[in-house]
Amino acid sequence: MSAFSAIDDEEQEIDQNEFTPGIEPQATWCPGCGDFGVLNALKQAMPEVGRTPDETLLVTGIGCSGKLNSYFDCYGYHSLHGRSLPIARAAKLANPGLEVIAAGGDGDGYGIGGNHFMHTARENHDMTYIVFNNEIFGLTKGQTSPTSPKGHKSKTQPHGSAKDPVRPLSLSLASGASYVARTAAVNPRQAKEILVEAIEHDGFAHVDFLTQCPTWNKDAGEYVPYTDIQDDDEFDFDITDRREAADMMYEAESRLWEGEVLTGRFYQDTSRRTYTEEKQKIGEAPAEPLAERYFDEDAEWERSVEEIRANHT
Ligand SMILES: Cc1ncc(C[n+]2csc(CCOP(=O)(O)OP(=O)(O)O)c2C)c(N)n1
Ligand code: SF4
Ligand SMILES: [Mg+2]
Repeated sequence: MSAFSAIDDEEQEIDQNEFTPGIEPQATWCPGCGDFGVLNALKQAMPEVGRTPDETLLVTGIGCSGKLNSYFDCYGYHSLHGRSLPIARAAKLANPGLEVIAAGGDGDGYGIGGNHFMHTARENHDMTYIVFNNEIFGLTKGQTSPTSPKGHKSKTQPHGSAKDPVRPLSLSLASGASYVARTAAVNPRQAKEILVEAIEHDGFAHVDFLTQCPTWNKDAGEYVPYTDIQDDDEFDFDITDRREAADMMYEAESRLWEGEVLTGRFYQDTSRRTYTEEKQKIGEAPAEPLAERYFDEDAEWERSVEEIRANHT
């Protein structure tokens, strides 16, 4: 099988253990950390989607969440804080056959990488973005993050945060994401199902994944009890209707601040073209994956590295 088997369509038997590294590094997440829930859900989702490790790229940011790369065996890129999305976008554009998954924390994605989040959603890049939302900076020992509730006390906000938190679902919808869901590490069945849907969705799929941090965020508890909005008659809305989805997201975000956890699918639009499709439509995406040209000695480059260097001296 070639290095870019992502562009083959062969059916294969896939097992979740294929995503476990051969020499398994010891997970350094704290006992009870919600990050284990993301890893387990992802390992279960991939065989169901039918993608093999060599058809998959996982790009992570920096944080406890960023360690996902070490424990999930596929192509990987442990990037800079807040910068997983631009790297994931470039990889998808160069090799559209790859299954691209980006992942990182709430500080990473909604704070320092917020600009990339907004524009990747707007452009509808075909990828899955999993945000481990523990409502604090975990790796750097519990500072207030963009999703920390108002009044949340931490070392950086000893008198309690004076800020209203970011509304990640609403922000995602307003920016242009075509699939938006929220799940929780304490709900493994739903988490796996939502990741399968998100990965299979053609376009930018954003999953806000509630991951409890028992070490630094006692406020978040275990995110239990939780309600699955698709299973509760109180929440009768159409996930394909933008306005109804927006109302439902606002409700779920407000209730989370009051300690009530609403999870499920909030929005899906299957009618939008992905960014790659938009580029193909205007003739700006190459017919063959750009990534393959590196292995094709006869490929003629429109702009060579030498030419670019010469123009900059
Ligand atoms: C540019 C930059 N700024 C700051 C840091 C320090 N830093 C590392 S992880 C982190 C916060 C992580 O929080 P979050 O993204 O929520 O991930 P978590 O650890 O909670 O999973 C910060 C501020 C860094 N590595 N790079
Ligand atoms: S500090 Fe929090 S987020 Fe980081 S590994 Fe420990 S429990 Fe998980
Ligand atoms: Mg965090």
